[in-house]
Amino acid sequence: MFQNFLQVHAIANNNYVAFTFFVGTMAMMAACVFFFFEMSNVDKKWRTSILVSGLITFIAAVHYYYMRGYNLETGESPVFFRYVDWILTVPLMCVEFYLITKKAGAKLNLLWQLIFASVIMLVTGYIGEAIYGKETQSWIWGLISGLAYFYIVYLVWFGEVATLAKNAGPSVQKAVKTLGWFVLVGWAIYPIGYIAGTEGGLFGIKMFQSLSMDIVYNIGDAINKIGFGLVIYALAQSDKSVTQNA
Ligand SMILES: *C/C=C(C)/C=C/C=C(C)/C=C/C1=C(C)CCCC1(C)C
Repeated sequence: MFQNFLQVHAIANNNYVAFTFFVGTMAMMAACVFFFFEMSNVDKKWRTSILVSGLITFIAAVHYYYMRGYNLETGESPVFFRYVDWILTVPLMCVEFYLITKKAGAKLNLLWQLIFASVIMLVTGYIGEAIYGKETQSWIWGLISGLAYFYIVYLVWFGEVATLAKNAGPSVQKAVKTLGWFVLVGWAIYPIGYIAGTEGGLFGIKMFQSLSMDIVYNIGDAINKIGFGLVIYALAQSDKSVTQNA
């Protein structure tokens, strides 16, 4: 009890890492409730997309709850839970691209390409961070992971996703463009955290000695998971008003 009080106290005063885990948990929970409830307020054809947004934030909320506790009790970075969360949620974000371009003819093959690239990105990232994170060679794993990341960026900006979005009408095209910015800029937060925070991140050099990667990742997750869902929610809303006016 007293121990617990001290921990909570530590959050309030100076433990920024614990604080962002705490706020992250709340934000993911709130977003998740929002998306689940709003499912009934959108056109039927968008329901699955909103459901997936709810699942992404639900999975993240559960992981954040665990990561918050793990970090408070051990004072360490919950690298394993972090990557378990990502390996579930990032492929679901790929599913979102597939779902909103499906009516324009997206094939399952595209979905698998996106999922495959994201799994390569995360597995090599995990090896670099959890196994070689304290060694100079962590940059090699970061580089392989980065190549898979750029492949996803390519697909969304210039590849099949972009082509399909063009044929799917202006509202889908606009949403895919915005999601593309999330992938290009929002997702770039993670490799920047990795470069700055692992021992050999920048071709064998560690940039910041005391940077907490958890703070960087927690901010990235809040922006990307909740923001992604809101873009799709806005798409569903705008499309609804079009049909109602017609
Ligand atoms: C909700 C979680 C998301 C959107 C996580 C995305 C994670 C990445 C885009 C991570 C990328 C990485 C690299 C491109 C290189 C270094 C290793 C990673 C895994 C941090």
